[in-house]
Amino acid sequence: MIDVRPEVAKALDLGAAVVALESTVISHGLPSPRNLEAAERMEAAVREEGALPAMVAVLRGSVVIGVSAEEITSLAEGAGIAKATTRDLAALTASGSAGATTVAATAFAAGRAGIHVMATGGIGGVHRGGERSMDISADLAEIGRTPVAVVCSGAKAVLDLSLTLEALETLGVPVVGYGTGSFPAFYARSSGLGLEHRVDSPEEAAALIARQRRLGLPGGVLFCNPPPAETAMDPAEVEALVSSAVRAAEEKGLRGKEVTPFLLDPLATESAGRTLAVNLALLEDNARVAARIAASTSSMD
Ligand code: PSU
Ligand code: MN
Repeated sequence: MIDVRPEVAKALDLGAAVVALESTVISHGLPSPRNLEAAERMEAAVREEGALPAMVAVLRGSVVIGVSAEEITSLAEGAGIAKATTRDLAALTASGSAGATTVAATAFAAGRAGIHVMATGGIGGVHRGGERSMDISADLAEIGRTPVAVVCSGAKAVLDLSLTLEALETLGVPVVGYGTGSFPAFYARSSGLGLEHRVDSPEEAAALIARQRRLGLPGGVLFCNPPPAETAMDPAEVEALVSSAVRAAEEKGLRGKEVTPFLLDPLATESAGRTLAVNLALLEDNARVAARIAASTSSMD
């Protein structure tokens, strides 16, 4: 039921570098046609670094690892594609429905296939008011129990970043700055929240992953790579945009997994497309960093 496509299986057999990519950001996190552009830029960046991209999605009854270019196009069209997190995998494969995998579901599938590194934009986390609503992404628990390193630019901008860091600590997830000492705020390079651990190269990142394994720790490592400086936004501006979008979602009474897609739209409109430009740039850069870490990891094996 986990369909590792031949090119990916071969690379894994040879011990070559493979980077898993999530597909929810393509189907549900970005508007068309920028979503397809994002997928193409991520895959190209991974290949430029000499690694193989393996986007994950649920298709025709299997969790596919390494979807084809045509399948990526259909995921980007988005019609009838469910948002698939860990709890949805059994039901979606049983019904044969298509699903785009979140960070949680992607990490789970990657871990099962023996892929050690994945890339995304921002992970899910604890929503604002999450201490009452319990809207806490399954991404956090999955990273805590699945041995896959996740390269991201922190958590989605719409979340409570401070509560998200607390939840990650509870789950035993190492949160490591990649070339930074602070937790990025997705569209902005820093949230002002400090991180206790940092690495400054793919080799240091790979060494940390190896140590996590050797200690017998079960989960992944969260590497936080700030968005590229050329496109990053000012933290105060991001905060103003996000709080007004969050208020609009509350007024509509949205809950659960509908919240994120609803919030991302007004951010792009209100910022005249700048949030989208940052989002694409950081997705590409995270894919590149993940490929470098995967290459270092595979040369250590
Ligand atoms: N960050 C974004 N856009 C997204 C996501 C994250 O900027 O679309 C997706 C990722 O796939 C992440 C998921 O795993 O949202 C988390 O959703 P939830 O909060 O419903 O668990
Ligand atoms: Mn959620």
